[in-house]
Amino acid sequence: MQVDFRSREVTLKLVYYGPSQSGKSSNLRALQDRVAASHRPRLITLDANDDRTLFLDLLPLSIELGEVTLRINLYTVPGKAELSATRRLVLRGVDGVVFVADSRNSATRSNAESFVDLKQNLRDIGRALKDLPLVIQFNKRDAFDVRSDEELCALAQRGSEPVLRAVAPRGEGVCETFTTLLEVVFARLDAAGELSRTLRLSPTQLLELVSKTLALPSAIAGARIGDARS
Ligand SMILES: Nc1nc2c(ncn2[C@@H]2O[C@H](COP(=O)(O)OP(=O)(O)OP(=O)(O)O)[C@@H](O)[C@H]2O)c(=O)[nH]1
Ligand SMILES: [Mg+2]
Repeated sequence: MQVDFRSREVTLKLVYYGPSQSGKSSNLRALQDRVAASHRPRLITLDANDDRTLFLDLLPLSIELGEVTLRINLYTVPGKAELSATRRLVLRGVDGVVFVADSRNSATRSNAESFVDLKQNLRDIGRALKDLPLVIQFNKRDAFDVRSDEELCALAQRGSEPVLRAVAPRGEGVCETFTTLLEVVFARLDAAGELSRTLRLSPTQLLELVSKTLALPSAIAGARIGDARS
């Protein structure tokens, strides 16, 4: 979290990470379509000519909270294996990560490799994955030959981080993933005393304000795996 006292701005950096073509950019596009028109930002993208992200995408959200502006900058990294140095650059100063996994059985290995790459890149910039708010999204639930719900459920029960299902181009699970990450990030900042110090809001109040301002659904319905609400 970056706090600029002079301009009264608090900035959060959230990064969508994952293997090549898992649907990271699709998440940002779908989210852009779904936030309230009054708050819809431009999506800044840098693509190669084959639609693959070359450097990053950035969706800069901005919410007025009385005297303070909360900026939530959402980034994607490029998934191509050889672009690890670029991913490391994008991770600098990160406050939370969505790991967008590809649900297809054929992608199990590339998911695992990308997860190792995430851990290594964080380590290289002096951060540890276990100390970072993390949400895992299993995207492409509509594809043929995907890992079963039972398998994802077992996976969700093994770890402590939230796991969600998604079909990003249709927007399914996209807002839920974003608000779930916000929930974890706000809880973490609150525990560190940062929220009360800078925004004077509880995590619940802040999440409600952000969801309402951006017109995002506040209830996580159906997308979260292994959750009583799903
Ligand atoms: N069927 C299906 N296709 C998807 C889904 N999500 C993304 N795609 C498709 O997969 C391709 C890659 O999607 P992107 O969002 O560009 O993936 P990315 O992770 O940003 O890819 P890189 O930037 O190259 O790492 C596109 O053709 C998408 O339309 C999904 O949930 N279901
Ligand atoms: Mg991309």
